[in-house]
Amino acid sequence: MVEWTDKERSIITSIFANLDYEDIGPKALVRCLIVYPWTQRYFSTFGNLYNADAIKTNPNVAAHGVKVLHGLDRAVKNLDDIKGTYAELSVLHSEKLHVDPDNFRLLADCLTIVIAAKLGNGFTPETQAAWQKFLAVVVSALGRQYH
Ligand code: HEG
Repeated sequence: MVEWTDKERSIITSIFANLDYEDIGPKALVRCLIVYPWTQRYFSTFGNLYNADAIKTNPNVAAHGVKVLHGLDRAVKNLDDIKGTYAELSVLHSEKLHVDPDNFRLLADCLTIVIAAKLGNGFTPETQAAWQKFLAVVVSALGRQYH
């Protein structure tokens, strides 16, 4: 089981407490779809993803970015059982959506870049360490039901 120090818990909780979901969620997913264009294949029902501008202004992409962040919310509230919390979501991504689990890491990296840009100097090495540990646990939990 993953152990969290009080400091890590407080860093992760405070990042989420101050997060503008409507800003950060869409930006992270937009970046993922533009930087790693093969991730677009899972969103064929979302309409026009033809170029970067289309992706940036696509309302379905924006809404899904917010949804993903709310998904992460659940991990923050259940830091001591992220695997259990994501069991169902992992099955969904694996068996129904057929999302290649490598993509979880790519989206996580995009989210880190967007948050780092937002926090600026506040994104200290200690903050990055706790944040990336959190995302690594999330990525592992989401990939857990794949076989
Ligand atoms: Mg996934 C649905 C969370 C990465 C593709 N994703 C969802 C849902 C959540 C979620 C909460 C809604 C589930 C439901 O309706 O019950 N996704 C989530 C997280 C992460 C992630 C927390 C990783 C940080 N997702 C991810 C990646 C891809 C992807 C990397 C593809 C590249 N997700 C995906 C698709 C759907 C969801 C295609 C269904 C979207 C729809 O049809 O509305």
